[in-house]
Amino acid sequence: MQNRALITGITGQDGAYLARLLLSLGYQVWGTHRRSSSPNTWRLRELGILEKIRFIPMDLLEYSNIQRVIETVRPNEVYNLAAQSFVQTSFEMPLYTGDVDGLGVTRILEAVRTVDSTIHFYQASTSELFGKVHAIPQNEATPFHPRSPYGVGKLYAHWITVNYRESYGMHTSCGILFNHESPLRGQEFVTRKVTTQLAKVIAGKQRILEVGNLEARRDWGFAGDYVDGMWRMLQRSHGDDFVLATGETHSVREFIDEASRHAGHEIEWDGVGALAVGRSRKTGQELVRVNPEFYRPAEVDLLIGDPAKATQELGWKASTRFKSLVEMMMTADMRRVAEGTLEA
Ligand code: NAP
Ligand code: F7E
Repeated sequence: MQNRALITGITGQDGAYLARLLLSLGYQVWGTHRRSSSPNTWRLRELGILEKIRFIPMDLLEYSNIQRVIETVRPNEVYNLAAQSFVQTSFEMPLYTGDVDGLGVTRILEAVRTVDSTIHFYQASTSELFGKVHAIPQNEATPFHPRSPYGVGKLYAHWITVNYRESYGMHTSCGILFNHESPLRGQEFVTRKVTTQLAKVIAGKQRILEVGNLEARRDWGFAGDYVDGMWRMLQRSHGDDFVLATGETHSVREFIDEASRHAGHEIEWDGVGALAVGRSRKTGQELVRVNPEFYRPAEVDLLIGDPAKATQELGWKASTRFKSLVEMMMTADMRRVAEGTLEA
């Protein structure tokens, strides 16, 4: 019988790449979407798979709706990617974020347990659980210390997923994924903010790029690689938790340097902290400056993951390195800016 997957959050970055992967593996793919005044399907359209998805309305805040969705679709695998995923917003909306990202996961787990407890379940855990890191690099045994309402909500979600595995013997897995990016990333996240806005600045369509903390360091990989790890977790005989990461870390400043280099401009930095400004060595034009408005009440300074367990037990490895990732994103956004096809 054909495998059937339900992806919550299919309209997001990871949902789109995961749907493409599962379709290529012969799955029937169902995706949940929220009601909105205009559909958010540009990523699925860009990957050329929009017509192949079966959509079903679902919101993580509504238990009865979630249970009906599971009863209707009867999936073999559920991938819970839906979340309020922007850390900055979680400081403004801590209750909403906790409800969707934390309790929302219990709602799905309860629905799965009620309808068919043999369903394999994937939870999108995150390197934000490590927050103020207790070890370098971070692996599955590193203690958690989240630094935002987003991280705290995801901590609850992580442990409730482990708890359903231990309490009811369910096949549940948490992927502790480090930052993963792509040309389909939302424009509010720093990588895509840099590639879209720098492309506009260089094309003369925006005056300057403003960012927050230049020194924050992240382990940035390519989303297309990471969804393959999610799938591998659900193909095993039992559920477990895995870190997916590249094992390399770079600062926001380095990301900006690499992106502008790809667009033909070496950056010369002047000033420190909130006074930092980056100019093109070639033209002297100010391309980027710091605006403290983008600082966070509590910062995650450094993330670098150790994916050894995933490599050994899942045969998974991040194949796209930092430089190729930045080039891929910058190339896509320079083309979109030139063609006027950037998503709204
Ligand atoms: P994303 O692009 O922000 O997508 C989030 C998805 O969740 C969207 O489809 C969104 O729907 C949906 N959603 C939000 N609130 C919902 C609700 N109340 N009910 C139902 N659906 C809701 O996120 P992503 O980057 O693909 O990340 C996927 C998952 O992995 C998230 O859980 C995120 O927290 C986690 N994660 C991401 C990373 C990363 O670096 N990307 C790393 C670790 C973990 P709309 O389109 O309607 O907004
Ligand atoms: O910030 C700094 C910012 O918003 C990265 C989500 O997918 O990955 C993501 O969370 C860093 C932070 O991602 C700006 O302070 C500087 O230190 O791109 P981000 P994030 O917070 O790491 C994790 C793994 C998830 O699970 C989340 O769902 O960059 N930064 N200047 C900035 N960040 C933004 N957004 N904008 C700036 O102007």
